[in-house]
Amino acid sequence: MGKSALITGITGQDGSYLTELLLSKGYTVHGLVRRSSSFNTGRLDHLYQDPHEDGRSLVLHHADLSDGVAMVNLLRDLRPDEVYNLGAQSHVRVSFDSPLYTGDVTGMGTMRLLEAIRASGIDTRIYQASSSEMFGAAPPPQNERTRFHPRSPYGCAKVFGYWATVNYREAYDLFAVNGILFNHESPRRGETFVTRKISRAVARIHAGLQDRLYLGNLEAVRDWGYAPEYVEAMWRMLQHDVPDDYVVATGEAATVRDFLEVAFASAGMNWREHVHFDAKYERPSEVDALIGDAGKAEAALGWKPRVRWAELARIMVEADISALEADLAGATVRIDR
Ligand code: NDP
Ligand code: GDR
Repeated sequence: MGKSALITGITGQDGSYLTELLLSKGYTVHGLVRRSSSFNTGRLDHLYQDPHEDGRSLVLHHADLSDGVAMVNLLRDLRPDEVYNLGAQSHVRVSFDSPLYTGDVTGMGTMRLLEAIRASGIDTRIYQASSSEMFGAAPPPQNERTRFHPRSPYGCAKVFGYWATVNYREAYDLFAVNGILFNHESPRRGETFVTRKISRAVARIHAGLQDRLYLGNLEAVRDWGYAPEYVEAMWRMLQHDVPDDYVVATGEAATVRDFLEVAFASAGMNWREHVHFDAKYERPSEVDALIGDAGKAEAALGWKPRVRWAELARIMVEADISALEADLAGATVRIDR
């Protein structure tokens, strides 16, 4: 029999790519979906399986990381071989507006899940989606030995989740790992993160649907990688002999301004003619520069990045232009790229 996995955050960018990866490896995938007044499963539509059919390999369950009892019930009933905790309030700017909610879901939610595993007494491996935001103000390059200095409520919540994961490994011998992933993007990236905001705007400006794009700090340096490659690293961490923590990054960096330049140029445009500043997109405290050193992941897991930030910018712009063209032509916009 194939393995089974439970993914929190299955409806997000990474959740959808990880689901594809695990299904391709013969897993039965269970996903935690939170209740919403409108459909929130758009990134999974192409993987949908009719609940009335027997032998489904993708099953969705309603639950929320704020509901610890639901976690225990789910884990006890499903007894998955692997758990991937990708669920989070993941937007850094929003975490300044909703700090307690972010702390509860992104930080305490991780502890709830770990405790649910322990309380239900199941034998499982867990991946925690830790973040380069934990490094915050620590100067680059950052690796597993770099001291954390988070600069947002989101970063603080992720530091809590990181140490909770380490603690359950040490206290209960749980196979629990932290993947410290640097920014990773794709055509499925949430529309309010800067890369996708830019690629969507390029497509709309190119089609004559808008003229201006409002952004905040253009000087921030980020190490942007390609999401489908990063979910492969998550899976490899859980297949390793021993549980450990790994940085996943490309090691190459660019500013938001660099990304703008390449994204607009790839559609034959000059960003300076369209981009305007809006202070509301600035953060009360900014993370100036994140550049990861993923040497440990390469040595121990054999993982290496392939797509770098400039190619990524072109992939995202091309995908948004095609999606918009399909939309304008009245066709259904496909997201199974
Ligand atoms: P997304 O924002 O695309 O997805 C977040 C997921 O969490 C969604 O499925 C969302 O559901 C779900 N979620 C939000 N709140 C709750 C809740 N209260 N209970 C259960 N689920 C909830 O994030 P990504 O896919 O980009 O990232 C995946 C994980 O990796 C996140 O934890 C993120 O913080 C972390 N991370 C991401 C990086 C990146 O660059 N992408 C880098 C490092 C870490 P819904 O669809 O309903 O909103
Ligand atoms: P980040 O990603 O904060 O690094 O967190 P985001 O794309 O939101 O910001 C990157 C940089 O761009 C600057 N910026 C803007 N950002 C947004 N969102 N909107 C704007 O208009 C804008 N203008 C400039 C930001 O100030 C920042 O410096 C992401 C998330 O996926 C986290 O969940 C994850 O943990 C980290 O990456 C690693």
